[in-house]
Amino acid sequence: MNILKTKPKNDGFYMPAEFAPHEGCIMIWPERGDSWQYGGFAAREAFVEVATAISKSEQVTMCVSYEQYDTARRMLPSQVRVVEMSSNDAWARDYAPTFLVNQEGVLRGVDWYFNAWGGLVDGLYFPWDKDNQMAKKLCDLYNVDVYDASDFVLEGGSIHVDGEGTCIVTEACLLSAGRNPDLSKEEIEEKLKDYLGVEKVIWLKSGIYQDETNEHVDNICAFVAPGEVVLAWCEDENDPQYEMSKNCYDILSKETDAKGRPFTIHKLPLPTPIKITEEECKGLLYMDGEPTRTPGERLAASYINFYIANKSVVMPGFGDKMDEVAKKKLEALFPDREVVQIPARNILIGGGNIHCITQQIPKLHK
Ligand code: KQY
Repeated sequence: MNILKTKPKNDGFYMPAEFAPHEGCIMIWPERGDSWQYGGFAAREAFVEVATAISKSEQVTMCVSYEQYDTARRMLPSQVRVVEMSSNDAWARDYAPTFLVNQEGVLRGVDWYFNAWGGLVDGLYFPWDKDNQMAKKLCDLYNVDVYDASDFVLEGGSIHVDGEGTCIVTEACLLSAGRNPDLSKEEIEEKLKDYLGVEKVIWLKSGIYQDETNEHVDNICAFVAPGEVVLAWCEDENDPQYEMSKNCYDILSKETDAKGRPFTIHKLPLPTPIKITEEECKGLLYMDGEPTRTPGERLAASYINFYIANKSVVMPGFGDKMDEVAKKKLEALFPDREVVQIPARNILIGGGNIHCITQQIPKLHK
């Protein structure tokens, strides 16, 4: 594996859309006691269901610690590849490589700097060194060269691209004090253009209320096709989310993508606000200096946090009356894929959802 110091855009590389064909998907086994109830015991069933659903149409690789290897191997179906790899937690979207391709069918990765969503300013745990090593280790595993973007803090969940020159991000996240405080908005935009191979960056103001990632875009908005996005929507004017979603809608409705197309914006309802219970909090470890979960705290639940696999869309369910409504909407938006809804409350408690725990590897168009 070569570590490249050039810029992907200059080399003809770009990040394909998630709805384009995949070679595979990377996940990481949950284990961390302050993120996951009972050291991952409650969440791992949901992780197995997600991996199983995705593995029906693409190769899934699950990274797992030495300690959890036997458990993961026993719980996962045989078609899921299990490899031992150290990590601090289980958010493949955020610190597995961002994969890029070129027109000749070459695959490369990008290694951003990961600082646990805000470093010592407002990060969610310390240390994060093992997470931060994963992009390079995974590029080695897949035998692809990797672009060194380690002077720039970014998580994969904070970007969405259409594969045709457009990237969507939120200001709340990318301009947060714990990421790249010495870079201006224009300089951040240049980094995104250089390392994702895009021409246009669309800045939403905010994401989902109470999202501890400083409001990653992958919880509020996603591309479903070129020129088409799906946006988390709130009908209750008294809910703080109402203004946040409306503001995104207003921005997107006035914007065009990199090819000059206006967006078709599909509204996806949010679940009824979901709050963590006292019982659930009892299953979490508390670590000094880290943010804690308090009983009654609202979690950043959103159906937008889905993964588009080759033949399915794997979306969260919360045991809420809106589950079925959201599923039907996604079925209409993805007529060629089966929509699989997985009970995901135990992933949500960790602070994210199905999109956050998965990272796609694009298929090469040779
Ligand atoms: O990408 C994400 N949504 C991850 C959030 C991590 C929270 C750690 N408890």
